[in-house]
Amino acid sequence: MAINWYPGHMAKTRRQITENLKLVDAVIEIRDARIVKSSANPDIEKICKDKPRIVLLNKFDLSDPVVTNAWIKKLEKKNVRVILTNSLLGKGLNQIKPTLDELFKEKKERLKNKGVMDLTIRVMVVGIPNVGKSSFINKMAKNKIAKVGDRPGVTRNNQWIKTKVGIEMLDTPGVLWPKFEDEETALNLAFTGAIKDEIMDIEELAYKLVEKLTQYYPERLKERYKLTELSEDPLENLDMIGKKRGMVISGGNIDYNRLAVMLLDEFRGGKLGGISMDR
Ligand SMILES: Nc1nc2c(ncn2[C@@H]2O[C@H](COP(=O)(O)OP(=O)(O)OP(=O)(O)O)[C@@H](O)[C@H]2O)c(=O)[nH]1
Ligand SMILES: [Mg+2]
Repeated sequence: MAINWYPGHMAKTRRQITENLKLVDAVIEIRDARIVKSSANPDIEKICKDKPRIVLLNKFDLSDPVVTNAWIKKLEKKNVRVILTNSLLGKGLNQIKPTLDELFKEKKERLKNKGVMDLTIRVMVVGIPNVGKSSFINKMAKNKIAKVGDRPGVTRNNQWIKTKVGIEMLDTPGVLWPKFEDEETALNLAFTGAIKDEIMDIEELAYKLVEKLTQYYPERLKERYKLTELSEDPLENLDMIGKKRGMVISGGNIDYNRLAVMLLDEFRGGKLGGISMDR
């Protein structure tokens, strides 16, 4: 499945990130806990290499805890500062301020000696589309300032938002990269909603989703859709799910479009339980 997505505004955003970097003390990179590897934009790592960086694994409520913990260990081994967050409920957000304070301890000391008591830390929040950047900032600010939505491309422009704890946060539009490394990365981004459904063949996407779930989470698939057995052929599983859900049209055929919408919706909404697509 070919997904190659690089609209003009994203190229612009990339340039903007480079520009914005000059205005901030640190970078908070938000990734999706379900796809820790696929949601890591290689550009961001390169562009931001000279700034202190904190990586948030957001939406951890939707991820598989066992897999997520393995990722945390792996990242920590590489000296990456990782915080697990749920920006809907505000979980993990109490670790942000102490982590930044620790990163800027020396700088604060130095300024204090010069008589500057109140140091505001400026942070740029970056990440792929729809990962929860604006939700995170709103929760930090305890105010619904930034626009939030359950589809990619909601934030169109940069916006500075003040929190009450001496941190100013720059909300940015989500960025994807010109060529996805491989099909798996592209699919993971599509499954979790970082790529607009409108530009994809969602029936094929749903097929790929069932294929991957059959491989990684067969029991969950069986349980959710009340299937006694799974086939090795994802198409057969897709058909069984369609029949169970009564998505049959005239002639006994399955309404694959409706089925695809339902499957993607339920997956994204966490109806199959905590799931991780990157191992
Ligand atoms: N389950 C869950 N949903 C979340 C979490 N954080 C954000 N969301 C939801 O994810 C969707 C996207 O949130 P946004 O804050 O708009 O994401 P964004 O990264 O700013 O997106 P763009 O501006 O489009 O790049 C919304 O429906 C949020 O309610 C989380 O931790 N868990
Ligand atoms: Mg946003």
